[in-house]
Amino acid sequence: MNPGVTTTDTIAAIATPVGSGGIGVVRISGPQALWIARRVTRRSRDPKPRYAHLARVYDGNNELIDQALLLFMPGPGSYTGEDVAELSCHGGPVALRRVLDSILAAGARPAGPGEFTLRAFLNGRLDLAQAEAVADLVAAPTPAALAVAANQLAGRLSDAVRNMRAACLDLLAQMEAEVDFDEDEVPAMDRAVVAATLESLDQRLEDALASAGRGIMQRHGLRVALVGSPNVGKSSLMNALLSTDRAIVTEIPGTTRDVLEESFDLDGVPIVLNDTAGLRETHDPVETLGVERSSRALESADAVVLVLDASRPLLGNDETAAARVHRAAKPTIVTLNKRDLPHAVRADDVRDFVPGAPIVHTAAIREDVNELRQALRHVIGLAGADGGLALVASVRHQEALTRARDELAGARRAVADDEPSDFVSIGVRGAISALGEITGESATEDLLDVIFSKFCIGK
Ligand SMILES: Nc1nc2c(ncn2[C@@H]2O[C@H](COP(=O)(O)OP(=O)(O)OP(=O)(O)O)[C@@H](O)[C@H]2O)c(=O)[nH]1
Ligand SMILES: [Mg+2]
Repeated sequence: MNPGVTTTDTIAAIATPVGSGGIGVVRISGPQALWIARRVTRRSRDPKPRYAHLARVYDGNNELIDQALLLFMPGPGSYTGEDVAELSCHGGPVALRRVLDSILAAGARPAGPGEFTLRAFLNGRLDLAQAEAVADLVAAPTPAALAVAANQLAGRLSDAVRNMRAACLDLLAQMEAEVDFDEDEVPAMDRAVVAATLESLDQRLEDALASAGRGIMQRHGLRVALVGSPNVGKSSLMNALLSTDRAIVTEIPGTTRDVLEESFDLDGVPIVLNDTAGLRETHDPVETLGVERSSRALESADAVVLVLDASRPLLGNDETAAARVHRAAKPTIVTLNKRDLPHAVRADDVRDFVPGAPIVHTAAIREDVNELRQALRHVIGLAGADGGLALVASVRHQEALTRARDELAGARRAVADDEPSDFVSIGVRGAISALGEITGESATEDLLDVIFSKFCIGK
């Protein structure tokens, strides 16, 4: 699809959420927007662009529906790049529905999900990564997710991708000139220069990709399972992290039978906690089902907290739980809970449980969970040298960048093997295409469908 495509029909939708509110906005975009806005407000003259005009809104039978503010934004300098009219009405669902019906009766068509933003993309007002950021901004569950989306909308990722793509295009143009013309017209490119350019591009791609894991977590959050043998304090830790009495805590081993799920916000990143049933061999049918669910929670978690009771010697159940967590091979934090009691277990005793995993101390009963919070920050990448907001925050962008890197690796091999320029070009062309999928230059219609169908109507 080419940016700059002109659309012929005019679309309309309620742009504010369903329900009652102080104000509700109905948006119209397309060549008929001005005419339709004048029609439903019975205005005899064009509204002045970008000025708020008090207007009455009528239905097709001349019946008054509402009083509204009419705002007209002519294309191409509008959100969609087309003529846009917005009516800020009283925000009742019936009033808004009737205003929309009147607009549809005057000739507009109901907008599909994300269709305003799709038009903005097709008309070159936003690139694809920015259009995706619009949906992310609306859906952002936490401040960190919002900040990532706001940066993407401002073009931080797009600029980086476009610069890399421009460098590839430049290289390709030079190589094609070399193939198309005689040697005496265009001097053959210095292979060392080509190799250096490819290497610098590879480094830029690696840097962008290095932030992807962290960015995806900042955007979607992290699912963390609290796992361990019975009675070690998993539910107490959940409550301490949430600062509520969400989970039932008793001194009876086997209290938690089902997986509990609750979210909290860690420095702006959504963390979904799963408290699980203690892992042990049992003949109780209810507890057996609970233990099976614990295993599933462990499998679907992004990270695991292995909880141990530091106040009593380690038991076989602890070792079995540790072995399962180790096998799951996920980012893991080992916590020695009940630090308020005399110690029977030290960090060195459990160092081999999950090799490399950080070991922290907590006393859930006193809400002393700061070390655990800090360890979680490290897992998310909010702490440490590479902290801060990530450039890449979506799996789609991560995949496209990975493809671009692999294509360029092919080009680098061709240079190293002294292959002719056309072989080098193949990889460079592949990278150009992969990078263009992020910003939209090489996006297919199917891809656009997938992306925009996730939007809400009216956006
Ligand atoms: N002293 C002390 N007791 C704790 C601490 N954390 C939990 N407990 C106690 O340990 C017992 C078990 O706590 P729970 O949070 O129910 O343990 P659990 O791991 O969820 O147990 P199950 O659900 O049976 O697997 C309760 O009596 C808690 O009050 C702690 O940090 N210090
Ligand atoms: Mg429990």
